[in-house]
Amino acid sequence: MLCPPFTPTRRSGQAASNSPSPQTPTRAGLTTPSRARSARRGITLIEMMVSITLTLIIMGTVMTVFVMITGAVADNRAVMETVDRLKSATSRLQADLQGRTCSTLPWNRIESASGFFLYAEGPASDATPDSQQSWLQIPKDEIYGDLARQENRVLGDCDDILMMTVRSREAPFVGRGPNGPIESNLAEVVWFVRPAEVDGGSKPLTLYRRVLLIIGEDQWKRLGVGGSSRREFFERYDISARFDKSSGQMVANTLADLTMPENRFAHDSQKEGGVGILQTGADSPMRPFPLSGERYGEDVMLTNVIGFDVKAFDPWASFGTGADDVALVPGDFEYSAGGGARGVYVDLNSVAGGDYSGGPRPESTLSSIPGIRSIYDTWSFHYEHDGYTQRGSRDRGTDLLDSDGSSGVDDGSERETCAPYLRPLRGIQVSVRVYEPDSRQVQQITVVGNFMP
Ligand SMILES: [Ca+2]
Ligand SMILES: [Ca+2]
Ligand SMILES: [Ca+2]
Ligand SMILES: [Ca+2]
Repeated sequence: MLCPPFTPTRRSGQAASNSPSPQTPTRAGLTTPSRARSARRGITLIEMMVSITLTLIIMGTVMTVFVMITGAVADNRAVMETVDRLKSATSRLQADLQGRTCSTLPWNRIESASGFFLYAEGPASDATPDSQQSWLQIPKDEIYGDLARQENRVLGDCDDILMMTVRSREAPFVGRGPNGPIESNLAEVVWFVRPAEVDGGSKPLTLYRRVLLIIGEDQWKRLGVGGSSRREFFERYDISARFDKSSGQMVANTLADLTMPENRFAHDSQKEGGVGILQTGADSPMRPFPLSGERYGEDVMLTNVIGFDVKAFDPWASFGTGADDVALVPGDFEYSAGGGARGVYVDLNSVAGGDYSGGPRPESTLSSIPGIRSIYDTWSFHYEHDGYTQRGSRDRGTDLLDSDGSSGVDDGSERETCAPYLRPLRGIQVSVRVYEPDSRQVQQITVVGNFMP
């Protein structure tokens, strides 16, 4: 018997078509209409605006923090640079004071060939920084405008002048000669402040240090320097020299020449043989200079200066007491001499009861220099034997006679002149104060020169 051939049944075919394929759910899922619609929808306008706003707020915050940090870093850097410049200037000043060639014990004599030391006190003080009597004519309202008005006591005494002869203990001084730089271990050094030349707006002060090399007669001749204009000479050269009235020419200074006030920088005598007087008016080399033209800025030590205050140590002046029992030194705001401890740095001719409480002795003829309150000067004995008459009769203090008929031959009262202060100067204190405009910070460094042997 033959078996019928196998034919697939309808059931089996249905079963095949209905049996679920393992991929079917996935394909069906990808093509679900509701899911496709949500993918195409994206974000709404409101959502977009919210996210943009949030992003802007975050960016703004980050930027603000960034600006604050960079501003603080820039301010810090500016302050650090200011402090560096201040340190550099005050260490130079300290070196000058240590290298001074002259003892501060008047009278000084030509034969000692020891140069000189001079400290001029302008009428401005920490309590009255804008004194209108000052040779500087300090434009208080124009120095940093707001600062001067709002923080009144930030401005300090800044019209004092220091001049001295200095021997360099390290590298020699370098200055400008006729054919380029020249060197010397000796120099006449001058420190002073002038208002900076700024057009409009604030007028900060600038601290200058003029260095004039002391060179020998031989080098002077070899260099071929000279000329008949004092002003041109000091604009051109950094050499200590004086105008010789008899020859009408500039001539070189030695240390011996510089013991005599009339031979120094910014000094002049009104007549041949007259006492040398510090020049502070429009003709003073401190006024038309600072160096200009191609030399502009060569003598600048420090800018943004709001105080350059020299004080003399006075063993007899006393501390004062201010509000809340704060100890005050002479020159401080609201200082009045009290019964406090003695031995304090003072502005010359500013307080009662001390070596420097009065003005310069009248015989020095230094009591009426325009814009200057007082001067300490090592002076020179040459006025007493120079063949000229400064006061009274000529050289009567050294003529080996008892010219005034009292107290013996050539006693002190016979002399024609006198140092402005006869007490030895034991030391000075110089405070240099600067203002950093961006961070509005004030920095001060104080240098002390101890002149005790
Ligand atoms: Ca002063
Ligand atoms: Ca002073
Ligand atoms: Ca004389
Ligand atoms: Ca006498």
